[in-house]
Amino acid sequence: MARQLRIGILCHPTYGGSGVVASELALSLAESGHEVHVFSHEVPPRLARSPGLVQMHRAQGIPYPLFHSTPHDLAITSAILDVHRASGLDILHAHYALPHAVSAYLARAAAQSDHDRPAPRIVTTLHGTDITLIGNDPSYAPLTQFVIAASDAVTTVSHWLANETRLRFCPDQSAPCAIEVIHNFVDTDWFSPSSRREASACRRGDGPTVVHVSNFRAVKRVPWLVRAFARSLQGRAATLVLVGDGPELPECRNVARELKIADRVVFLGERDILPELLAPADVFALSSSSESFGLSALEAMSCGTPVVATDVGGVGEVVEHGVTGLLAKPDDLDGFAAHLGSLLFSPEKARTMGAAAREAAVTRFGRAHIVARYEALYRRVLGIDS
Ligand code: GMT
Repeated sequence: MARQLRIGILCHPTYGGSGVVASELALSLAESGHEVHVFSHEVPPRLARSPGLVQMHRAQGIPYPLFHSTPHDLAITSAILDVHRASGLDILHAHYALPHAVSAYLARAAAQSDHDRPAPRIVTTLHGTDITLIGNDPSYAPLTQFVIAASDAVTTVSHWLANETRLRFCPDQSAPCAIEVIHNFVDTDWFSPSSRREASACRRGDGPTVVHVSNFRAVKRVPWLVRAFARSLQGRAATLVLVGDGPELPECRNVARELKIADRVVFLGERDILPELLAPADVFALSSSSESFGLSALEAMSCGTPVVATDVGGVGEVVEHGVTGLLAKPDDLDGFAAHLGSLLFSPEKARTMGAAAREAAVTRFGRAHIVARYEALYRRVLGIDS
């Protein structure tokens, strides 16, 4: 029987994106019998709502007048060392390069000077803006490059992000860049079309519904989506349901008022019952200017909801144009609006694409298959076959 591993997972406690991927991975690995510890400065919401056998370490550090801000990344390193010295960790899996790959690197370096047990190996998973925005800024780029090279293995969530990483951080052969692409996954039992029966919360008023879920940062371009939605209506009735919260939410309200469609846009704020919101929708919309993968689109697909999205980054690796949804160029507001209208007001077409979307989620992005790839990678970096 394969030796069970002791795995530490470091992540941001986000509602979506990397916080979800890290939490779902932790839960799946624990279900397979591995000892799993999650390190973060808050409990990730997806983990908080689960009874799974994962040991959560909330490491916040203490505020001190000399600190400009509390260095929780150092508290995470300390928490890792505590666990490692008590029972030994085989793997540190850092999600999002900064600060987690740095915390893991420090913990590995400190553990190397303890001679009673081997230091853990580092796997770093790059998610998107850790490369394209944050890591690329001159204030962080040298450190990002260093931790990528210092990791024992590096994965990205799409081929597009692997290429971006190579272009930005491995321009020549001086810094080796062996990157494995492991796409994100979805729990297809939980995110299932059958959630459609249970809820009608987002079906209000007349006409079909388009749903969007995000953190409303500029990169998501939700005000642009509100404009596209308005253009798609052409006098017809439909509802846009916006789930989540963030800096551009007030601007979305302004745009909806300005375009006189405030009664057609519903703002639900942050929610933790996504399948019940995604499955009843007729279309899921993603309007980002950059997106390395688009996990929310995959969750919608798994619920049997077709996607209209901007063709940026790795989105085309998730949504197949004309099969599981429709893609528009990121500067083509009219094209995006036309795609939205064509799915919202052609129910048969939307149903066909929704069924294909569900099929793709199950066959290409199922949890068991992707989690097995991470397990195989852990064993490979540890030099154990079983
Ligand atoms: O990079 C971010 O915007 C944050 C990140 C996260 O931690 O939520 O999102 C990224 O990771 C997700 C999970 O792998 C991907 O599905 C998102 O596409 C990606 N976001 C961007 O690339 C903008």
